[in-house]
Amino acid sequence: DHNKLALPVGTTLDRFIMRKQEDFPYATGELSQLLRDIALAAKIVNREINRSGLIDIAGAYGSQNVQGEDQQKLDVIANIRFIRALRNGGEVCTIISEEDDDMIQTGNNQGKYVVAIDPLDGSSNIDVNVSIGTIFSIYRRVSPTGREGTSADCLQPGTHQVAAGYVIYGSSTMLVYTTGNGVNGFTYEPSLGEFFLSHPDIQTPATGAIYSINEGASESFSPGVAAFVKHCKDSSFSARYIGSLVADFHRNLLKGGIYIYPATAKNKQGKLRLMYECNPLAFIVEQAGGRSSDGYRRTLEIEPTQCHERCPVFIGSKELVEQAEAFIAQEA
Ligand code: AHM
Ligand code: MG
Repeated sequence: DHNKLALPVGTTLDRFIMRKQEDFPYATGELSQLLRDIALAAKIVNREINRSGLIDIAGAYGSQNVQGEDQQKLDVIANIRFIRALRNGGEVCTIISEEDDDMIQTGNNQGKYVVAIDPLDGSSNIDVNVSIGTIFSIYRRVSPTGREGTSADCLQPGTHQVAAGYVIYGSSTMLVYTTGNGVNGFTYEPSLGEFFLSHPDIQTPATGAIYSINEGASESFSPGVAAFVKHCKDSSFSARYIGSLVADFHRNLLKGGIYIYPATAKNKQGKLRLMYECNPLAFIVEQAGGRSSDGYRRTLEIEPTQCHERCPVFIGSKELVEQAEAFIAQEA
């Protein structure tokens, strides 16, 4: 059965998506089209990012996004590009974006899918030539087609994701995604304008020796988090923290490790957003054999109540996340 054969390194993303669709005889191809739309927007955003040091498009835009943080001009551009690609693609009825207060209705009321997106994460790293990323999550709508998507369509738990992925704009640009059947990574070849399969069936190591947390906030870590961080140091782990979630996550996914954004004095619910950041990466890490938790429960099982809600996150190698949870369970 050719469908069960792994596709070789070097397969183009388009071909990969097409062949995977053949594994589902009744698939209509809409999800495949949606993934291609995201890949196209990623290429456009990649081009903008590569130019950003050359022309004066980076830097404060003068507006703030809904979380009250400075919005950089490139965030706005990335947001516009992804929304436009999803609107033109026609498969998506509604989008929620970290950059927009409210749901975005695309006008495609027949669209069966809802997308949650952080169009450009790690925005404080744009101006300093450090890796940044896009994170996306795809859900099937629950409301009937033929009208606009609803908040119930947008506020589904992470277990309902049908696909999730990220783009890392790093020393190479990569697209990594899952449709619930393993995780595959594609590297962009800019002169050809194509993503090629470079990291088939990614499995994250069961444990690791990297911990990634902003220790500048250590004074306000809970006793359990502080004890776990001390454990990492006692075990002579390496501390690695880029401050771009996608880049920190991607490194730990490949090498083994744990990324933590706990509750702190400044960010009482943690900083990262459940819908745009935690859930998509949780889906990917689980598909790669890892774990993601808010310290007590599986990230994917959290029932969202608001599009922009935040939650603490402990994500990465299974054993390390379980150890962190054990330290937290002991703190009571
Ligand atoms: P952003 O969505 O405004 O870009 O913020 C998210 C970023 C993540 O990429 C990163 O992991 C985190 O914020 C770093 O936060 P801190 O500077 O508090 O350590
Ligand atoms: Mg973000």
